[in-house]
Amino acid sequence: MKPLKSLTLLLLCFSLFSYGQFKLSPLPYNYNALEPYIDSTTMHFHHDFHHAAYVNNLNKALEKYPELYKKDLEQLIKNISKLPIDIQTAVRNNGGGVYNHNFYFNIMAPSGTQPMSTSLEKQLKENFGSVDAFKAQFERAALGRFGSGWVWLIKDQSGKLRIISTPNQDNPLMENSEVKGIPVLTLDVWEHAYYLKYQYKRAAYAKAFWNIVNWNEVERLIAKPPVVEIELYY
Ligand code: MN3
Repeated sequence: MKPLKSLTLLLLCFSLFSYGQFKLSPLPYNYNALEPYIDSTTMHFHHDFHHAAYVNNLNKALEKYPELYKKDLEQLIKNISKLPIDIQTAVRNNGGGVYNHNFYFNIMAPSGTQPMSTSLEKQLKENFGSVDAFKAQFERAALGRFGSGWVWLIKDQSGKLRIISTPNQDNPLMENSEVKGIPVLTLDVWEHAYYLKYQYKRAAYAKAFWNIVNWNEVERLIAKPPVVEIELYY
């Protein structure tokens, strides 16, 4: 075999078996599946470039500590203060970016395919007064987030549903989150998530979001028993 060919083969094997690095998850639907609420071009840029960059940068940050590639992403971002100090910021920004985008893409579905059940409706009523009041509060949080960040519906330690927002790529699982809880719904309010279609109209994007929420998944996450916390290493 020619040296160049062997080298290519070697590189291919290396990238295929690169010690369990974090991978870019494919979208659970087609790029155009959320049209007209989120356009296919936005989905392409958002998933293939923005999300992919967080995955690459997380892997790069962990290069010096390859044993961390084996950790569960959720455990990593829940325990940032226990990580080596030189990678804490990179894991917060990029590990958060990977987790948040996986969550966001998975909590959406083509319009009308995952409608809200009456039991979820009841839970939202109990927590927020009405479904409309819940949506209005969520939209206000989306508009109120200055700069880039995320809006979340979370289940807090007492089991109550609450709406919060986090800056940058932070999320409610992180130690530094003002309010902590289990995420059950999120909206990405970074401009890259909506600017091509909605320009400065973040409110219109937040309103359109209600058409493409995967309510079955939201309900499943609310019902899920809390994960037993594992004390971390390092
Ligand atoms: Mn984004």
